[in-house]
Formats: sequence, structure tokens, C-alpha cells
Amino acid sequence: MLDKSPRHAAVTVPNDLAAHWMPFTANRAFKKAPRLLAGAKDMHYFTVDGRKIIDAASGMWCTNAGHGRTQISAAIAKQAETLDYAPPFQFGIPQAFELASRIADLAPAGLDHVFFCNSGSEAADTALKIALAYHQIQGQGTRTRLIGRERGYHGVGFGGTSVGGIVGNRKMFGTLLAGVDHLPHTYDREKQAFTKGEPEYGVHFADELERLVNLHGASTMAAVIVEPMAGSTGVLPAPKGYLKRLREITQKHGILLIFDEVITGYGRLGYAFAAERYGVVPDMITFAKGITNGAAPMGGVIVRDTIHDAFMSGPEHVVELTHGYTYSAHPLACAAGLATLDIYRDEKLFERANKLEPKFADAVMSLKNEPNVVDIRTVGLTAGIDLAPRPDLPGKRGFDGLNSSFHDNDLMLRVAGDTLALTPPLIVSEDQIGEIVEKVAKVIRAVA
Ligand code: PXG
Repeated sequence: MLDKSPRHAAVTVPNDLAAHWMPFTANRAFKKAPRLLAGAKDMHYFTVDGRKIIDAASGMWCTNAGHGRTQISAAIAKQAETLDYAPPFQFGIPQAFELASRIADLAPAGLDHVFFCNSGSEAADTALKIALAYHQIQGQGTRTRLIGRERGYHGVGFGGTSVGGIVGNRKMFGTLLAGVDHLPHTYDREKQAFTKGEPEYGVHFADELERLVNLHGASTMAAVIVEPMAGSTGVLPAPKGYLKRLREITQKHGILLIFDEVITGYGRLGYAFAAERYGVVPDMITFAKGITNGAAPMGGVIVRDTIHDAFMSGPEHVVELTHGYTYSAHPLACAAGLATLDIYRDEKLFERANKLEPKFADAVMSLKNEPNVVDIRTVGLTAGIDLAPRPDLPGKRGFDGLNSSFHDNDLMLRVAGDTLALTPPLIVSEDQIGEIVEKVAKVIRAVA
């Protein structure tokens, strides 16, 4: 039935979709059968034709507190009226300092400084640049090598693309940064299939870092960057003990460890940051997405005191780190961030995710016997469901799943190749988890 509330009143849809070259989208297929959104509230999107779609993707891993939070939109509106823009270089706004302190309070002890940017991509590139600059000012300028991981995603800047490990995102863009190497990914279906949470098998994948140290020499290595749970590549939780082992090896060799928590931050794994879930303290944490509940673009890097402090020397009138963005700590994003952190705290959403995790895992695992399901992984309020690729057309089953979910089943999910990813807002109810799983079952059968 058409819901007639004003939020999703009819929206004018342009006749011509040609001018907008859409990001990470199959443009021609989209424009033949557009998936157009007009509104959102709590757990739902509304389409331009008034259908109500349950959001099992938090938009794109962003809206952890659900959609249309008036506390956030009111804070943004008020900020826009009071101070629309302020230069972030050599000037500041109180909200930026307050937000940085609030983020540092959520982060592990010792990570007390926040550098703001506008996206996860900028956060990754910022962290990599801080790592290089840090070693240089420490008199270890030979440490220039950056290590990523196969199947890793750190956004689309040249740094993030270089350390990233998804071939489709790399192969069109030349030789990328020099001196980058990659750890192997941590997924072995034979040993790990249908695991809830962190797989038992795979801590040894971290030892590959020793091999890279033996190959390149520790004195050439600047930093290792990994996602505590690889999200974009289809939800690969770290094996038990893996991140701890990486920490031990990086520490032993003076290599910085960066956790890319763009997805895992702000409650997705049941904690403020995954670092807390795993009891491992990296040297830097990158974040984005959930910091503003998706309502304004913002990203950032949380930096260990010793790294930050190393920059704070030399004449005081001189810029310590020659890096930053016109929109670093943008007033509207700061306002959104502060309102978002209030909601996370007041509604105890991280704890809620933690409590729901076993129920969510059980519900999603019930899809095990649906056609073509070859693995299901769950961690926090996130799941990856691998469907066997069609031998003739890899990725087609997943793509058809995206269309079937949106057009025929009133469901939004994420698709990576032939993997369906579920990552609902942390406000999801148990009934809604059931509803999502039922809809996913229909989608899987539709693409069988
Ligand atoms: N790091 C990680 C770990 C990410 O997941 C980025 C960096 C880049 O963030 P920006 O804000 O520059 O896009 C991301 C982004 C998906 C999907 O479908 C995931 C992301 C982006 C788009 C789609 O899984 N993650």
C-alpha cells in the first residue's frame, strides 16, 4: 500500500539520466531500470514511486542510527544558519575540538589526536602520509614501504588504491604507488565456511608479514594497513589471534599498524572501534561513514600520541604537517558528528549491536540451505552470503540479486561480485532481522 506521508510524496524524476556518470555503478544497466530513492526514515527507504524498502545495508555502511534522525538534521540546519563555513587552516571552530575529544575518548587509550578529512579514501591517504612523514622526522626516511592486503579496500585515492587488494579497482590505473606490497587475504573457504564470528583457522596468515620483512628489510617498511574485518570484498572477519599477531610483528620491527575502521567503527562490530573488540591497539585508526550517520561527509584519522607529539617540534610559527583539506572539520559535518555521537551514547547502540549479534548470526545462518549458497560469514551486525557464481558470467547472480531485492522484494542490500552483504542499522529489531532474512531467501531463490 502506498504510504502517503509527506516524507515520500511524489518526487519529480528527470527524463534524462545521461548527464550523471554514476560512481561504482553499472551505468547503462542502471539507467534502463533505475533504482531511485526519494526519502528515508528509521529502517526504511522510500522509492520515487512510493514503495517502502527495508534497509539491510545502512545505506552504504553509514546510517548506524537509522535514517532521518531529526536530532542530526536539526543540528546541521542550526549550524548552517550560524556558521556555514570556516577555514580549517590557521582558524578553527569550537565544535571541531569538541568532536575530536569525543572521538578520542571512544578510541583506545593512547590514541588521543584526530585529523579530520571528508571521506574514508581521504582518511586512508592521510594515515599513509602521516606514517611516511613520521618516519622521516624520526630520522628513518628509508622507511617508505607501505603494506596492504589482498582483498583489502581503502578507498579510491592513489594511496588507498595502491595498498588496496581488489584487482578490479587496481588494474585500470597504471602502476600506482611505488614500493607497495601486500599480505595475503585471510579467507580459506575449505577451513572456514559457515563460521559465526572470527574463524579459528588463519592466524598464520599474519606471519606472512615476517616474510615481507625478510624480503624487503624492516628499515624500508613504514606501515601496514588492514581492515579489522574486510567489508567491501564480502565480509571477511579476521581469524582469531590474527590482529594481535600483526601487532606483535609490526611492533618488533618498528612498522606502524593502521586499522582502517571506516566500516568497523562506530558500533558495527558491537564496540566503538574493532580495536576494542580485539584488544589490539594500532598506531592509527581511520574512520568515516558512521561518524555522521551518513548525514554529512566526514572522515578522519585517530593518531597515537607519540606520533602526533613527534611532529610538535621546531619553530612554533611553522606548519607541522603540510596536509589537510578545504573541508577538513567542516562545520556542518562537525555538527552532524556531535549529534550522532549523542545518539549512539544515549541509545546505547554499540551495546545493542553487541547483544543482537548472536541472534543476527543465527538468523542469517538459516539461509545455509538455500540454492547456491556456498558460504555465510557473520560478525557484529554484518554478514556476507556467498552465492556460487554462474560459470558463464561471474558477478551476474549477485547483480541480479541486487535488482531482485530492490525491484521485487522491497529490500536494500549490498552486493560484492556474487556475495550479498547485509549490514543493517544498529536500531534493527529482531522482527526486522527476520523480515530481512525472509526477503533475502526470496532473492536467493529468484536468482537460482
Ligand atoms: N576504507 C574502507 C574500509 C571502506 O570500506 C573506504 C575506505 C573509502 O571510503 P569513502 O568514504 O572514500 O568511500 C571504504 C568505503 C560496499 C562499499 O559496497 C564499501 C565502501 C564504499 C562503497 C561501497 O561494500 N567502503
